[in-house]
Amino acid sequence: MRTLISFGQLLLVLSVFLKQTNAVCELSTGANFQGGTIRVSIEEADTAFGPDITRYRKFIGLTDPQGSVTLTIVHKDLVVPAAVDPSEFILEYLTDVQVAGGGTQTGFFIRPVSPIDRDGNTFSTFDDINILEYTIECKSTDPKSVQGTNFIPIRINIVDINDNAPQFLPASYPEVQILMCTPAGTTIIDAVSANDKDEGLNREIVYGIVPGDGSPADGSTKFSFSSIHVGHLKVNQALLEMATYILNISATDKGTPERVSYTTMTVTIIAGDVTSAGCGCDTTQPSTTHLIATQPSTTQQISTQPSTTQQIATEQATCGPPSNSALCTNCRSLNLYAVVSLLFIFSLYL
Ligand SMILES: *[C@@H]1O[C@H](CO)[C@@H](O)[C@H](O)[C@H]1NC(C)=O
Ligand SMILES: [Ca+2]
Ligand SMILES: [Ca+2]
Ligand SMILES: [Ca+2]
Repeated sequence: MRTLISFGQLLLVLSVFLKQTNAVCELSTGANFQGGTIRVSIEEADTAFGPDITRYRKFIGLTDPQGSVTLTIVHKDLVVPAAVDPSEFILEYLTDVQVAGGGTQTGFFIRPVSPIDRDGNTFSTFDDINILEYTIECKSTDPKSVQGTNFIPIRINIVDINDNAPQFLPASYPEVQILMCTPAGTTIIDAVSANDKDEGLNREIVYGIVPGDGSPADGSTKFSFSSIHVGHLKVNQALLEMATYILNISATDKGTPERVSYTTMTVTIIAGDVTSAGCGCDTTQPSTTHLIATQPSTTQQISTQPSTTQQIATEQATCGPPSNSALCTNCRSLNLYAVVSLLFIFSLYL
């Protein structure tokens, strides 16, 4: 009996001792709290929060009884420059509120006061806000508390949403001129380019040509991109007619849902350096000499200056006998030249 009593007294002493050594703000165990750091993910929002608050309000794993502690976010030396002031976050004690993924939780939660825009103003990733790191100061409200204050690092991962459509750079393209008979597979412009301010798949871009209406100016089947990921536009088939084609070019990101932008491009087929040898061409071999001006230009003319980026083909693909001489302007102008010369000679006799 005496032994039992002393055992009970021992338990009492032990429980009092344990209560006294309980530090404030001890993290509950869980996947969020590795290495003594609170880790939460908060979704970015463009200008307003979405209806699902559990995307922005996160349980931080502290379950000290309500009123027993006060929490404050304080700065620490940041690995990533924090573009968001810690006072932009609210720490609050909530009872039985819904958490992401279902279920409810009681304890301290963190949420931003206003939406956080993860995407910086530029296409560079340097101005993006992906991770914010602060320290939470946890103070006991009991002045007699032995372990009155605790500091806990918190790492907030800002989750990207697909709130930006790709943007073409430049926004519009000058007219592209290519020589008649330019062989199938020839790249005619290698600088179609779009960029996106989001992250990951939300910034990955696929290029395409929107199917046209089938009118004579519809160039959607005449050209294509060598690869959907690269803005190199090529000729699908040798074009034997002088014509002007309009292309509606799309840049689509891989977000869910995806976002898409469009730009138009005009491609004009011009008579090239065709001589009396004729307009017939060997159209079976892609040519490497038909790269056309790819830089924005105020005059929509072919550059006559030799340049690595602004080069117009001066070499015609191997030309055979005329396949359709009616389409050959140079042949016509040669004929015109002959007529004018004859008239001139004739006038000398008058
Ligand atoms: C390009 O195609 C898209 C999708 O069909 C369309 O909304 C847009 O108006 C087109 N742009 C032009 C200039 O035709
Ligand atoms: Ca950016
Ligand atoms: Ca975004
Ligand atoms: Ca995007």
